[in-house]
Amino acid sequence: MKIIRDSCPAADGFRMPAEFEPHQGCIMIFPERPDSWQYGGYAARKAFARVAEAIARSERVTVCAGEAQYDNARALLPAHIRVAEMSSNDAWARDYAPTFVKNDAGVIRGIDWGFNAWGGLHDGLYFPWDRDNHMARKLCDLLERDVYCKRDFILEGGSIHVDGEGTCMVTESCLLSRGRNPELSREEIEAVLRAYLNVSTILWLPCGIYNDETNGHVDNICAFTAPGEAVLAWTKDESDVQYAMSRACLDYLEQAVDAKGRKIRVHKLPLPAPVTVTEEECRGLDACGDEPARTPGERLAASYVNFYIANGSIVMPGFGDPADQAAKEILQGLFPDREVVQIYARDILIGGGNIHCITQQIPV
Ligand code: KQY
Repeated sequence: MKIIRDSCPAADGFRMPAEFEPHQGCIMIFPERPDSWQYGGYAARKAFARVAEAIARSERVTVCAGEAQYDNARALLPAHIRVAEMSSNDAWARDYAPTFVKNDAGVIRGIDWGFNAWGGLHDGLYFPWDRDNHMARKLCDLLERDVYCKRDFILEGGSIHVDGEGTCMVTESCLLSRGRNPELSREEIEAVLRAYLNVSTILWLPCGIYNDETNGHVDNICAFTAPGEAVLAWTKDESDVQYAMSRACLDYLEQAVDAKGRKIRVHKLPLPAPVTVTEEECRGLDACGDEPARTPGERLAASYVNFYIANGSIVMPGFGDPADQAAKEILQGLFPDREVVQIYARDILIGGGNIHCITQQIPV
């Protein structure tokens, strides 16, 4: 594996494909951290395994597991899912597995962004994060892909979505937050995205989902479903704090134009009723530093937008909410050639993210 420090993907003819383009595989990380995953992570492991199995029906899945969890991962996951021992601080493959780019000859390379646990010492979620930060490079080594080193720029995979045709979607609340790249202006951040993702248009949604502890990752509020089309997390309840946030994103998208000059067709995806943490769940979590990891009644950033587009399916969360079925039907209508598989995801959500956050696609 070569570490590329003196060039960037756009200069070398590489671009980030959209998630709905074909994949050769998917990377996940086995959950272990006791202040993220309640009661020893037993329920989370089972939910992660269901996600891995659903994806593995149409693409190769590699699950990284720490030393202490390797045997449990191997025992729980079926033989056709590869388990690789690799250390990490937590289990968010979307955010610190490599972002993959591809050229016209089909060569795949990775990008190794800097990772600081969603805000570093300013408002990051845990310390240290050094093992997470090393994963992208280690994974490129394992997968025999050359890797662009961009560790001087803090970026998580969940904070970007691309349409594969020159457009990237991000949120202001995340990419302009003080805990990411405070020394860079919006224009300088755009220049990095252009150079590394090979995009020409950046769409800046104002914000994400209420109480999303990542400063509002785009992958929880809005996702491309096809070039020129996106789903947006939506509530009709004007008294809900989320209403103004989703409305602001819709207002932005309605006047936006993508890299090909198209208006974006926005499909509203309903949100579940607010999901809050129970006392029982809080009791199952270790403290995070000298603070409780979660407090009873805390609202979690539940959203159906946090789905994964696999080669043959859409793997989406369910919350045991009446809106589960409606959200599933909307996605099925938007992806008629893929089977929509809904997985009960409360045990993933308690960790702070969902199915998209725990997966990272490797393009063909
Ligand atoms: O991408 C994400 N949504 C990760 C959230 C991390 C939460 C850590 N407890």
